[in-house]
Amino acid sequence: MEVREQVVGRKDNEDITLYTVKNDQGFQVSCMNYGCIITEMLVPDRDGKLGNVVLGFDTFDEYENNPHYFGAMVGRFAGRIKEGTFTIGETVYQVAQNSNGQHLHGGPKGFHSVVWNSKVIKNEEEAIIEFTYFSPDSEEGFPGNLSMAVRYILKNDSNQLTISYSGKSDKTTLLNVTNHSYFNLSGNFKRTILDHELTMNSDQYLELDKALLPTGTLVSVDEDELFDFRNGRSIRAATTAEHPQTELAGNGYDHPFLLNSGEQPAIELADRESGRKLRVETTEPAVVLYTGNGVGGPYSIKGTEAQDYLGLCLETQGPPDSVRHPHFSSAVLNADEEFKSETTYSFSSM
Ligand code: FUC
Repeated sequence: MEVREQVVGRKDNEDITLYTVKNDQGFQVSCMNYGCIITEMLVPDRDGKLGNVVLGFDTFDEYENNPHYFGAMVGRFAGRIKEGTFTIGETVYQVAQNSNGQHLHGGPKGFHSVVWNSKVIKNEEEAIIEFTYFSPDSEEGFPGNLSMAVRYILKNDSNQLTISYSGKSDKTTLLNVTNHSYFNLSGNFKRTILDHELTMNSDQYLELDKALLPTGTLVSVDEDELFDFRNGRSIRAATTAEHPQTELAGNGYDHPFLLNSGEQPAIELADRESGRKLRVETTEPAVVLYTGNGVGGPYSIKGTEAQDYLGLCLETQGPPDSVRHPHFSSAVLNADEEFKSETTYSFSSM
């Protein structure tokens, strides 16, 4: 395993370090201690040719304005909370309202936009980039002093990235985290993701309202073909469908899908043209599928003009706004209890 470190910028009086980890097969992941952002992932196609499969910028400066959360670690709360308010026990909390009056992705100073401590742990078989962050009580309005650790783990013998998250708070709080990478398996964004084939072990998705908040209704995909990914389907049909749910999401998906418990890999994504395939296994109960409906330009991503559907996010997490819906799995983390979550991304070719 090879690990390279390079200082690429400075923020909040700290060096920003870019880590590049490469295994013997050429599989390579780059990430930095700013927002634990994954900036690049090089994966072989069916002919062994390496290509970058995630949206990301070339320079640190570009990440200082990263409205689409390219590659970022998201928390303390992934997704939306209605009007940024919730109640735990008797206490009402108000957190940042940074998206049309709703809370989104931890607020402006969420995990994606702070500098983390970082270190490399390495042996023959694997290399780990470990990020830690102490989020003080009331940061962005959330209760509790929270200690977080995020580990990016690469193995020498497989093209696999495991992200493991852990956290502990001294007060009962909410915690719901994810990684916001936009995958595009064509390699160096040669094509959009519209013809990628997505398979998900999900029998139900969460209906959204116009503010993109869950209404509380669980829809069975048996009754809604456009949302039935159990036998694989492409994204393209959703962009022109006259379906109220895909229309309100900006002509695509921006929806939480509940993952069937015990069915792993929960998700598979394939690009037939390049032959690249991604399998996702997770301990999380849901995934937000966001098809990049609003990532279009004018701006460029590593020299490619940004356009809608240039990447898709598979945000493994707990359901958004779960505090308002007791039948959703809960994001409440009790004081002094350990939070743990793990998602593994495995690449292969076909
Ligand atoms: C996803 C979506 C949001 C937002 C953000 C950048 O997580 O759920 O709607 O556009 O990404």
